[in-house]
Amino acid sequence: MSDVINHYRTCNLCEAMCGIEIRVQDDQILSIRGDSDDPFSKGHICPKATALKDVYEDKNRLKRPVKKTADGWQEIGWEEAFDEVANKIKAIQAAHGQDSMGIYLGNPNVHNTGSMLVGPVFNKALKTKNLFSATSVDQLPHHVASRHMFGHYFLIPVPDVDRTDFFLVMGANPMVSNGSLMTAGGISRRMKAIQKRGGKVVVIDPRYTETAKMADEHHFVRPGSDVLLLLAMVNTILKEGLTPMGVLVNQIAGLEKLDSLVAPWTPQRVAEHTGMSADAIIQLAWDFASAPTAVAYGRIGLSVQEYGGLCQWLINVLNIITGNLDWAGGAMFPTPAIDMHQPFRKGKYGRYKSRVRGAEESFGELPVSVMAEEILEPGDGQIKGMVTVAGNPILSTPNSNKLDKAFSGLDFYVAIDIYINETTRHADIILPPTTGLETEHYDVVFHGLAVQNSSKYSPALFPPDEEDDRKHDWEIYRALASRLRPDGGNQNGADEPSLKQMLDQGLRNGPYGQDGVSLQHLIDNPHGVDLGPLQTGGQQLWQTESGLIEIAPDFLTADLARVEQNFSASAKPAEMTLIGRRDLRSNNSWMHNSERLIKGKNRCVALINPEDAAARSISEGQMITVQSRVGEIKLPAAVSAEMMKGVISIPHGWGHDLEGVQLDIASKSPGENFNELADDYLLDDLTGNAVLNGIPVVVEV
Ligand SMILES: Nc1nc2c(c(=O)[nH]1)N[C@H]1C(S)=C(S)[C@@H](COP(=O)(O)OP(=O)(O)OC[C@H]3O[C@@H](n4cnc5c(=O)[nH]c(N)nc54)[C@H](O)[C@@H]3O)O[C@H]1N2
Ligand SMILES: Nc1nc2c(c(=O)[nH]1)N[C@H]1C(S)=C(S)[C@@H](COP(=O)(O)OP(=O)(O)OC[C@H]3O[C@@H](n4cnc5c(=O)[nH]c(N)nc54)[C@H](O)[C@@H]3O)O[C@H]1N2
Ligand code: SF4
Ligand SMILES: [Mo]
Repeated sequence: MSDVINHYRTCNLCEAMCGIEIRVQDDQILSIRGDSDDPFSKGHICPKATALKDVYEDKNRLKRPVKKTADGWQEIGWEEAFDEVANKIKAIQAAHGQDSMGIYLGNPNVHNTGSMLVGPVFNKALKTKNLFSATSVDQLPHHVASRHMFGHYFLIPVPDVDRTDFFLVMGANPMVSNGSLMTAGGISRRMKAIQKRGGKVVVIDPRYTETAKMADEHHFVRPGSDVLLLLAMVNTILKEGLTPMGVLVNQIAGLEKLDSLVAPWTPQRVAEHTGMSADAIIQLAWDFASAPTAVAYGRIGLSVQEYGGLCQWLINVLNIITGNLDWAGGAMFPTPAIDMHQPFRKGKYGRYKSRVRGAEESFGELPVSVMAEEILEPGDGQIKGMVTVAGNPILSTPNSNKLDKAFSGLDFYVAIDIYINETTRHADIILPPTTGLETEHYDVVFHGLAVQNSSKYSPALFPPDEEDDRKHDWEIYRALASRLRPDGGNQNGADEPSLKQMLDQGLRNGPYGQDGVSLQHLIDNPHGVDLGPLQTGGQQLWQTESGLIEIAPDFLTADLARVEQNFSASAKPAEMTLIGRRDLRSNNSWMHNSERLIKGKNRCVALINPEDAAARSISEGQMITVQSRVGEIKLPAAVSAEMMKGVISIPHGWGHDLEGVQLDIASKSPGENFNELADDYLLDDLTGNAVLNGIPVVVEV
């Protein structure tokens, strides 16, 4: 037996960037624990990190390329697979045009160093307008608000939770999600610290969530009505003159427009629609504005809804007018060791539209809600072939049944993925990369969204060796890109820089490069390096044309007309609306094949308020039918006063019982697919983001 080795790395399953310690002996994982010496996460860990072992050892995980044949899936060699994929793509594009290939980039891409650094090379070689990603079922409204207010779509402010006195959490459940667009390993510790220093945590959510339970105050809000609540808060703060803007005042353009924009939206007018009393709204506005420091934060509950763009605009407005932007204890901009604002451009938009519905492009992609119709609708420019990378859109994006049908009719589909799941089962070829512990890791994205500046590099624990035939995502990207280039270029990207070289260069050119933060420095400090609290950046941050923060850009505020129109139409509200939720032991659609995560009681249940249940004679555990415009699912009810009246909550990422899925453990407890109910025609018009919260449904036994 060889010695036990302690391996230190960052868990890359979610955004929290927790440091973990893995004890290994003879290639066997003995334990996975939180790394208490990690200066960022300080020992925090959640149950998913221990499942990294399960993913590594999973018998269902693919290790070699597979091709679908009349006799089922057959393993083929990498070179043969690359050649065949490239030839098929070239043939489709030659026959039907560049845009006849589509690509969907899923969530784990942003947690994969190689994909972030090399992926764009492949997208460029594919050269299609039909590029989709998880962004438009997630954070697109944040990007749109940032682009128009701060001038760059990646200038996303994060809550300075470690110094704030008042944390207003809207449509987020960090106690379960561990934080999003707020990388904060150990967020529960950080939120409890707010309370310990005399501050407050206030939660606005149609469900009395795990975060609401630890908070000082919780208010139910009607799904999709946050825009009204935020308008009324801004209205109150402006009217009462509670606007200590501090040094920011010289950095804002458009302030004079704000008063009249919010004037119609008094607390009294919006009270009934939001479900909060006018007094409660006014009190909340006062508390927020009068706290020494305060920060408003809105996540999935706010961005994945009908007015996602306006909500993120108003969250920024609230922070700005109370002097809490770019200021300690407010919403701040991290200074990551690899500067993400240089490689990414400011963000172009509106350059082209989708073929069928005319949905606008943003930042190089189209809303994923149009993907199914672009595949199904015949005509010039129809998508004939697809690539998915680290995505499972049939469980993750709206109108799953339609998308399932679309994928089953493609001429060619290649998936770069580790499993044969609900989406990839339609593939002709699957190219399985290494994942998790097999890859070296540097969080290129999430250091830039973190509540504390730090830097950490993790070497691969089980790197591919000479004989075995494993390939990294970035190697697959390069191999395909080189074959797609017209000159046939540089097969397998042999002369391209390694990830290590790219990272080292990024670090040396970054803001701490001169202070010695290089790749070698990080290798010498395996727990990571603390680079201190977030810093005020001042006017040099703003990349708008005016050089100022645009507080009321027409691009965003024009959408207020839609709010007024829908409000005045005062259509009878739906009897029940559907919202989503996450579970601590679940990770979007792909980690249910771990016994340790999936065991125990069924978590794919519909939470419903006791009064709503009684009105429909629904009892605990009973099977109910939930029906929307586009679909219907049946699942057990869980009657709970956690739910606001009129609102039902179902988690997404389930529904593993489709034919052909090869997930032995997940298939034993498959759950139901939320996104069969999500409507591909319900979008936030301003941003193109899908509406996955606040879907009108009928609920019956
Ligand atoms: N109703 C509803 N739907 C939602 C949401 C919601 O709140 N409600 N949330 C949305 C959000 S925020 C997101 S981010 C999306 C996520 O949805 P997707 O972007 O589809 O991502 P996942 O469901 O996480 O699926 C990840 C896929 O990547 C594969 N994979 C895992 N690791 C690797 C790797 O290292 N390399 C490669 N190549 N593949 C890998 C997995 O096998 C799986 O197929 O879902 C969205 N869908
Ligand atoms: N354990 C676990 N952690 C995860 C994930 C996971 O699947 N599992 N996914 C990761 C990903 S990809 C992301 S993007 C993040 C998301 O991180 P969060 O946004 O924190 O995640 P959710 O738990 O979806 O929280 C959304 C909250 O919004 C509420 N909500 C729904 N509709 C409305 C509304 O109209 N108004 C208001 N005010 N609230 C509403 C819901 O009840 C829910 O509590 O989580 C990440 N972390
Ligand atoms: S919270 Fe996220 S980063 Fe931390 S251990 Fe869990 S999955 Fe990993
Ligand atoms: Mo996400």
